[in-house]
Amino acid sequence: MALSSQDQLKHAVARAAVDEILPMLDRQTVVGIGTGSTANCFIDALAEYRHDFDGAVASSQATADRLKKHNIPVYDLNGVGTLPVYVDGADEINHQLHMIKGGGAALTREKIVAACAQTFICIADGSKHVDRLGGFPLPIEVIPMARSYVAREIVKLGGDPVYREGVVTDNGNQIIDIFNFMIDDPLDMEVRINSLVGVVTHGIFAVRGADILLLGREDGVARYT
Ligand code: ABF
Repeated sequence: MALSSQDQLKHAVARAAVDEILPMLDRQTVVGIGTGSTANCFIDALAEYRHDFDGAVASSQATADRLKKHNIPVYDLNGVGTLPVYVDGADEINHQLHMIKGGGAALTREKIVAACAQTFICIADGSKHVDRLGGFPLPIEVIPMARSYVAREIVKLGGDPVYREGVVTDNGNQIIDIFNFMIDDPLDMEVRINSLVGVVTHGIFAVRGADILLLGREDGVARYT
């Protein structure tokens, strides 16, 4: 079946992710679930199987709220430990399955949940697949008093930082978005930005990239590993 709208592509990859994880589920399984419109499609598709697994860890309050509406129990990550799988969207993903994430400001919790997952499945429509990361502005979550300092350091690295005014993260911090910042070596840049004092997390997910990409294209869902 030819898939046309972006919405159809999101639903198709969400369904494919459910099919991918069904064999992993038993009544004790806790699934890690991300944030965003594609993750929302996944939650809605997974809800049909809510009696086949225990519950979920959510990467944001918005995701927790949506899970609860489906009567899916939501657990604190500290009480769960390792998760067999984490399913989430991305803003960009390259051919090495490195990503830029955090357009929705949930990047810190997303990175923590991803770190605890044995398998990270990224679900995205074809527009997110790029040769080189950086077309999408890179979000950085900062401790509020460090915002200007981090912005000045980012200018030294060649980027154009813009304060995302009015946004407070689930952790009480602020976001700056880095424009005009093409990333040739995501692994190296992830470590370099991590080392700036005042940075809580940023949206390069390369050290812990995705293990599987389910990509929605007009001719169907492509699976990359
Ligand atoms: C999360 O949701 C984020 O890391 C990313 O910013 C966003 C993608 O949203 P959508 O699926 O709505 O494009 O996964």
